Amino acid sequence: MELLPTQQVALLSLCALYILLVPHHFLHAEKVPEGSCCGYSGMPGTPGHNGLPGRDGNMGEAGPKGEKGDPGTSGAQGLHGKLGPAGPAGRPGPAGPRSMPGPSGEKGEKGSMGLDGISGQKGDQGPPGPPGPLPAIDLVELQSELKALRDVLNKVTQFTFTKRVGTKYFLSDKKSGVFEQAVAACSAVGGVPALPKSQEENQALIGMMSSSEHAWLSANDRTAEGTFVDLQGTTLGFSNWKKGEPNNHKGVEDCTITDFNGSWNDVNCDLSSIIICEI
Ligand SMILES: [Ca+2]
Ligand SMILES: [Ca+2]
Repeated sequence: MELLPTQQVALLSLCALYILLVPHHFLHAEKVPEGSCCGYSGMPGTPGHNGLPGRDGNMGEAGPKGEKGDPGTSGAQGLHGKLGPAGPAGRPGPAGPRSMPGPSGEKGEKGSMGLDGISGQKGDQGPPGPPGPLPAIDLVELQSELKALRDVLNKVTQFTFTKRVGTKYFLSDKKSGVFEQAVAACSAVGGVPALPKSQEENQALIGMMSSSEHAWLSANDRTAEGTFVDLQGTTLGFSNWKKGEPNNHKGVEDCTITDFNGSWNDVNCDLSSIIICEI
């Protein structure tokens, strides 16, 4: 159908009015096909009431770290801590000031006056008092010691040659014999063949001998070959063996002699040697 010019003008005017007055209507209206025009629209309705508030939105992402705040005020002072361990002792301090002298003592009583009215002088020293009781003496022990000394004196005076070293006496008549005879002769005076226990005694012993003599000693290994003991079986505490001795030569040397130089040697017990006893 073809419109008249007047009709076309009226239609265009309506369309322009519609566009100007209700533009928002077009936001939700379907697009008018190109080449055609809208139809007659109704009048805009009254605005609706405001809706209810929407629900709270979701929590957003954490924001960037804020700047460091100002330092807070100091807190109250805490309680005292536990007492620590004692420290090392300090050096002595300087001497303190000298104190004032103490008060004087009370005055003593006045002494009695002499007959002539003059103070008496100090008297002479009196005679010594009677002797006090004697210390207790063990008479039995004293008598025993006297008897021992008398016995030693009797023995010593029986021999021609004597030598004292410490509490020991070497006694000899320079008689010769085998070892068993030496043991018997010395036993008769309560002694044994000589046996030095130290270098001092060894030197004292040879001081009784001439350069050609050798004398019996108590040392022997008759019980156990190679183990030299005294007559009581006690292992020697001192010895002065000659170099290479004891060698038990030919397997028959179980007794001991000392030469003039004080050097010891194991020999046959049946050898003849001078007898020197010790008590
Ligand atoms: Ca031997
Ligand atoms: Ca020998």
